[in-house]
Amino acid sequence: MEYNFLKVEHNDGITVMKVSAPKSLNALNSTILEEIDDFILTLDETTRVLIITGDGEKSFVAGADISEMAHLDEPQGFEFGRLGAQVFRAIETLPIPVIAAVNGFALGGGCELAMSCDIRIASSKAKFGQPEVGLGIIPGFSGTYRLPKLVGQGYAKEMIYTGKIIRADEALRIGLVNAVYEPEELMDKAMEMAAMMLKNAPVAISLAKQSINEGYDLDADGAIGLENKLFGKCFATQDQKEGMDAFLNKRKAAFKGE
Ligand code: CO8
Repeated sequence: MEYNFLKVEHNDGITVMKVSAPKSLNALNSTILEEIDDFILTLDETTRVLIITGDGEKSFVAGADISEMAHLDEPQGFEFGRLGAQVFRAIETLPIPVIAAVNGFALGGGCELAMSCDIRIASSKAKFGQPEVGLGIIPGFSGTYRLPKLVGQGYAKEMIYTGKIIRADEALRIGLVNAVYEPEELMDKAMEMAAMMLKNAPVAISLAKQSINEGYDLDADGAIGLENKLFGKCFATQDQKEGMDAFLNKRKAAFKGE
């Protein structure tokens, strides 16, 4: 599929996907959501870490496209929300790490896109918010689910009810992002983090992600049992043999992702 709104670069196991709709500060219309959906399906074992960012200097993603949403009725609103939620869930459940490099506005659906990634790092110019109630809607791409998980119910409710926009330093303080960098450093830092991940066993990272994501919504016994099962599974991989043999023989491991 030809993408009109995505710029994709592959670089030694690291893929960068930029949302690119300059006229609307990278706001997500249904075509962009469908392009992201397609792009996610095309990822194969040559991508071991995905970085998502926004094109240009001003915006990550300034939300869902308000001009498209303005004329929707209830079934269409439901369908638009379902499409976004499904695409973001596909990102969240990818078997590889996904880093959001938030380079500017991450509002509404933009904040929700960042939250579907495993890790968020931000430029000092980034701004976050869920301003939907000011438009007469609620966060509809799973923000009411993911924001309280990341920052706690109290702050999530404050952000969602007030629609306030917070700066990167505040996002760092509340745990919405892991780190804040100068704008010109952001992509290098994202690549650096991805490169550290590339050194490790791919299947182990994937199983760790599954254990964290699925375990989070289970009770203690369920989560610990799941981890136990996935831990056991590691011992059926070549990477476990390689990682431990390399350690014992004081050499660098060469993981194959098997
Ligand atoms: N949708 C459509 N167009 C947008 C959007 C958007 N979300 N954001 C910006 N644009 C457009 C502007 O209309 C403007 O277009 P034009 O040049 O043709 O007038 C252009 O981008 C540049 O924007 P501004 O001139 O407004 O730039 P400023 O620097 O003055 O302001 C802001 C930047 C603060 C980001 C401002 O543009 C803004 O407030 N944008 C809207 C932010 C917002 O409310 N986002 C949340 C949208 S709702 C949402 O995401 C819901 C997700 C769940 C949906 C569930 C569906 C059922």
